[in-house]
Amino acid sequence: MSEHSPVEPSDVDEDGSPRADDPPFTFDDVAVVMGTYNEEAAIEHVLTDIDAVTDGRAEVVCVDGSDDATAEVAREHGATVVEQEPQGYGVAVREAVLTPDRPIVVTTDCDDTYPMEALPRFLELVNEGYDVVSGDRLHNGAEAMPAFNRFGNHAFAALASALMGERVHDTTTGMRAYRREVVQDITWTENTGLSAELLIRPAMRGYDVIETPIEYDERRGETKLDPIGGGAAIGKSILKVGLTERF
Ligand SMILES: Nc1nc2c(ncn2[C@@H]2O[C@H](COP(=O)(O)OP(=O)(O)OP(=O)(O)O)[C@@H](O)[C@H]2O)c(=O)[nH]1
Ligand SMILES: [Mg+2]
Repeated sequence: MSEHSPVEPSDVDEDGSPRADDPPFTFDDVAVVMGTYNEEAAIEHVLTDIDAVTDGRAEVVCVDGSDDATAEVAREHGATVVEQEPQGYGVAVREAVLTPDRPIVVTTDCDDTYPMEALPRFLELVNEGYDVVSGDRLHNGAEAMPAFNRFGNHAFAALASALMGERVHDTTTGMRAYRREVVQDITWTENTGLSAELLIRPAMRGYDVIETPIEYDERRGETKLDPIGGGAAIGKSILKVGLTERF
């Protein structure tokens, strides 16, 4: 896990001043980003939670393909809205992770399933030196997740672990924190499987990756994932990305 050197923080710039892109980071250094596709039922809750937990200091970026009021609500809450024709999860989330200038990028879904209360812990782990902090929903059982999806997610983690040569527990989680360099330096190729790719490539290139247990709530609004077609696409992505990183 060490061919590619992880982000190496240095305490000071050439002129001796503390570097803006080095830890310790605060929420002023964090952007929370998401794809949003007709998430009118959830967006208010998600953005209110982010504001409350980060004291309004995190930047929020929504890459939006909605034809409901999602974008309007996002703007009312001060989020940056990037408009994009709906082309799938990964197309939106790739744009979302590449948009902010802040040194830490956190992904989430706009469906109120992920616990924004865990943001301080994610930030703390980045400040401890991790390049990627990945929220593991399965550790605590993920009872709010449909059983079929839960089974699939365990299977994806087993497949990814075999290809990676190290145990990972939740490859398809939508909540992670990344040092900006990680998302900028890797070329992303997957769409529905982007979430798995965002874990597998950094881990296999030697970045410091840690999983941390998170709670997982029932979704507000309708799913945008087709469990069968989407599941097949994710399985293919894991195989392709795992094999290309290995060989
Ligand atoms: N802009 C954009 N956002 C999308 C698109 N597809 C999905 N999203 C968003 O990506 C996030 C993940 O989609 P979800 O429907 O939650 O997919 P999932 O988490 O696999 O499925 P659930 O378990 O039902 O939540 C949500 O915030 C969606 O609104 C798309 O084509 N365009
Ligand atoms: Mg979701």
